[in-house]
Amino acid sequence: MSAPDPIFMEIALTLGRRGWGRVWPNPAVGCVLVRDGWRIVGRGWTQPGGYPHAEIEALRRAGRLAAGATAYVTLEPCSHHGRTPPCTDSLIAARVARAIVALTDPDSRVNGQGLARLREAGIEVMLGMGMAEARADHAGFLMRVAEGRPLVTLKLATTLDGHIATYTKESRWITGQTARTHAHRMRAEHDAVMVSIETALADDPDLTCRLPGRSDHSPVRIVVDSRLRLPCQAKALAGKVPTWVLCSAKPQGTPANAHAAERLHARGAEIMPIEVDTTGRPHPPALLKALGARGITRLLVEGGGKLASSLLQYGLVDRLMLFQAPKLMGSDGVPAVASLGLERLSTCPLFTRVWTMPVGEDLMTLYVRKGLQDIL
Ligand code: AOF
Ligand code: ZN
Repeated sequence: MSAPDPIFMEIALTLGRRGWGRVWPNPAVGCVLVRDGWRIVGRGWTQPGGYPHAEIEALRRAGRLAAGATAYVTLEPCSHHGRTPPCTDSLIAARVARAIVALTDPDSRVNGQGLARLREAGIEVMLGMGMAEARADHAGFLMRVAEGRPLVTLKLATTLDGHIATYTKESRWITGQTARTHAHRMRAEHDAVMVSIETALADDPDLTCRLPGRSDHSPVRIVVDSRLRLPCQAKALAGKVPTWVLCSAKPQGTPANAHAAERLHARGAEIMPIEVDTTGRPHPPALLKALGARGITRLLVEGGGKLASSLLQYGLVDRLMLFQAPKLMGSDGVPAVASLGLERLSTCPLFTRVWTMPVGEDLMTLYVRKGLQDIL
């Protein structure tokens, strides 16, 4: 008796997600090798730092048992010599019989050539199983290849009426412990977490992942700080996790405040000057392009309200994760999203709900930008 192919692809997809947040700029790929219709002989996923690739890991674990097996892979095996030899060559050398692949790899070095190479070697190739899920799982990688910027997820933790702090600025905590644990898991699954200087000054967050056993999953910490106001004792600078401070570039491309830049640099921060918009703040598309150029594929934005509204105004929020606490604050509370200056309903940023889940007393809902719902 053999198990249906989609079950093994589902396993490969689940394995691939283990790499989220840890393999950038690479995609987080999963691979399962199956023999005799049901026997899993090797499992692999892209390793931290981006290599070894998933297939190589699965082949290593399967050893000789890979001969005659079916490989289920969530992205087309690579055919280029990068930091490692091509996965296609390894699959061919191991004498794999069939390859079931969810999605082609848009990297110009691969782009169909991996599948062609496998077919030429006599391996039966099937493309498209689990494609929708694979597209969502690889959305960060795909976005970076297509548009040169990361997939942007905005996380909001608000009251029922959309506020994040009282008028006295008390904000800890709006949501309960369970919701906050999920928020930490989200940090672990992103390449970088970004806040504005206002949030860094108001909350002094350390922006790391403090889930038990996952402290080494902390993303790069990013503070958008036009005028380099971040104090040296800020928690976001403590510890070994990298911190990038994005400031406004002067016309010649250096930070507006060289002294402050030196001070932060001495604390281990990397200063990244970004082209400014008319308000003198980093231009959101330029900011995301700069992160894409550095290899970030999955960006989590955690606050504050002005940073959220500037990304929304440019249509740059791809996913919205909303945690809603069963509380009300009234109009003197601090809104989660600052002014968008909208006159007409027809110009509101629109989202589609993907799922909702109770988390303790709170609700957690994933939305995707209208138009992206068939991709994410
Ligand atoms: C695979 N399996 O697990 C991954 C792949 O810099 P390199 O040599 O690691 O190559 C990076 C490219 O390899 C990346 O852009 C993507 O096309 C592919 N990633 N391919 O066969 C994997 N992570
Ligand atoms: Zn590869």
